[in-house]
Amino acid sequence: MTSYAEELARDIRAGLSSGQKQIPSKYFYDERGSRLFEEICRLPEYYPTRTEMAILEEHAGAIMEPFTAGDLVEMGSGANWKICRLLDAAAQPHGAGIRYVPLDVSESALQAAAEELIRMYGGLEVLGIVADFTRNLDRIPDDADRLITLFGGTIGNFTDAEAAELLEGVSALMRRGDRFLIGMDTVKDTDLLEAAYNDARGITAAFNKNVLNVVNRELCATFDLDLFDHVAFYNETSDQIEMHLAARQAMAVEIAALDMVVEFENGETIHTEISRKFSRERAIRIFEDAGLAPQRWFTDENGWFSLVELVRR
Ligand code: AVJ
Repeated sequence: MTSYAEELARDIRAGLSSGQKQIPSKYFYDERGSRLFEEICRLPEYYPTRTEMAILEEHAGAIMEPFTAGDLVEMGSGANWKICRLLDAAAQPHGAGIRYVPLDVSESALQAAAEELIRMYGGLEVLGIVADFTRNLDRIPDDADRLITLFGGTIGNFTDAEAAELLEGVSALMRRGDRFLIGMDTVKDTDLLEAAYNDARGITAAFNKNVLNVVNRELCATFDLDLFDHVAFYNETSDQIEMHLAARQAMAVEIAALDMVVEFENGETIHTEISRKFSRERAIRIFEDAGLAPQRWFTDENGWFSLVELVRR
């Protein structure tokens, strides 16, 4: 098994030696990055979180109606307010009959989430699993009916190949009686999309630049955050928001732990994130390719976000 430090070193070396420089978006989420992301979720321009929450408020009853007992699995954890909407709508009160099974890379995040939920729901059992859900789906227990959830539009951060791999992985472990509830951001007006990733207060800019802090700290690098601009735009050809960090001037940045110097031209960018937006047609295609069949689509009145209920075909 490769450690976080080894993986980061490998990803940064490869990403910053390629033609289009890149840093994987998973490195955004150190402590400060996670805090900034939470702040993004409360921004007026950032519609996805609020919209997904409104969908859950409205449809939690319908989502939970076929699920009277079993494992409520969450891929990634930390957003208890989404799980709470589902638990509140369960047939039995206080989470009775349900075991909550979150998978997350962070043991402390799992611990905190579990403690809070156990305090709130006296009948709930919790089994936290320290695991990267893009690799360790095999750790999900299979001795009960399961409602597997992937909230927040996380699937949008994956390339087509990565998304296909994840969906196939989930599909492969599903049996009759299991359901998969996945959140997806949808294709919409470009101005709305671009505003959500270029907020007026500059929180998304700080979130984007913070990935350079992560590299500075973990790999003894010398990135000067003031010498990079936050750039986010909608690529209409590939239906995705792209985030970049653009060098304000030519410079050389040392990464001591990699024994490496990275040269930047004026204006050159590091690609830090894609956030795909899905049309219903495209979503259906990737579900079907993974052997999954959509049963119900839960969406808001504007169609800005979707929660899709999938079963194995
Ligand atoms: C956490 C992946 C859903 O893509 O919208 C927010 C991350 N990036 N603002 C997204 C993010 C910039 C977010 N996801």
